[in-house]
Amino acid sequence: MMINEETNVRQVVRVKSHVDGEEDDFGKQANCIKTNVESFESRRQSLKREDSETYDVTEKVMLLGDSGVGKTCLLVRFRDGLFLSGNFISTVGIDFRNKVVNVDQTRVKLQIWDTAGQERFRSVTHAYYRDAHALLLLYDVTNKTSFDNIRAWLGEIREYAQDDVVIMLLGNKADAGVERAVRREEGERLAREYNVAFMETSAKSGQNVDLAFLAIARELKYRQSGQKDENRFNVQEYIHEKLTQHDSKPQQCPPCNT
Ligand SMILES: Nc1nc2c(ncn2[C@@H]2O[C@H](COP(=O)(O)OP(=O)(O)OP(=O)(O)O)[C@@H](O)[C@H]2O)c(=O)[nH]1
Ligand SMILES: [Mg+2]
Repeated sequence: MMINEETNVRQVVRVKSHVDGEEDDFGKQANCIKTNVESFESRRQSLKREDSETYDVTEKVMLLGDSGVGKTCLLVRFRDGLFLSGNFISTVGIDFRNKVVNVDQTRVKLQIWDTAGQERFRSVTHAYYRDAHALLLLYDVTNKTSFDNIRAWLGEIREYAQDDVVIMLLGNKADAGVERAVRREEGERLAREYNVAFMETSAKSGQNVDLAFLAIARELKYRQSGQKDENRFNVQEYIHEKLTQHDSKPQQCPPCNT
């Protein structure tokens, strides 16, 4: 069944209680509501434009992980090629963006759900797990707690998601130097233990961001086309092949000054 994205967009406008005599406050609130309505309208128009893009299949991908690991930044990097630096604005509830990608001759529309990592939104986000075809589970390589919490996230996934959901573990903020607190090998080991695909990404530099989403799109497309088991696409092998191709490219030497 086709889903009308517009019905999925919810705009919550909170109006603080109006106390007698605070006329100015009321004016500000009215302006704030007007701005919210205008931004909602522009979002609606952009969704209409996105929907008019042709595609063959739609796949739902969810971004999960602790607050601050970089889910929203990863999505924005993939969707718009930008990095959101500056003030960290935590996601409230859940939001989504679409992007159509080509997998061989098929146009795959990825509907990517960006969830809030904060504990208080868990009951809201659990409701969406069941519809997801793939889950990108992020931790922050500079934050050991976010890595330690991955086991708990995998427990939630087992409880709320479909049994055959595609899971990829991502160690984000791979651009971090001395701040790194989780080694790549630790991520690899955990992924092997749970039999899920793994790579490190950076929403800041763009490292592996497209690869993560494209590998997921490819896996889902091949699953949907019902390929026989022996020929099945293997997401981890695909990632490994792409990463080694990249590593074996000659490194660019910066121009010498002398
Ligand atoms: N160095 C670096 N910083 C990043 C990267 N990705 C995100 N950040 C920063 O990490 C902070 C949190 O990023 P968000 O994408 O908002 O985190 P989130 O996972 O969406 O957080 P919630 O919405 O609260 O669940 C921001 O200050 C980003 O600028 C990255 O790859 N490298
Ligand atoms: Mg966010």
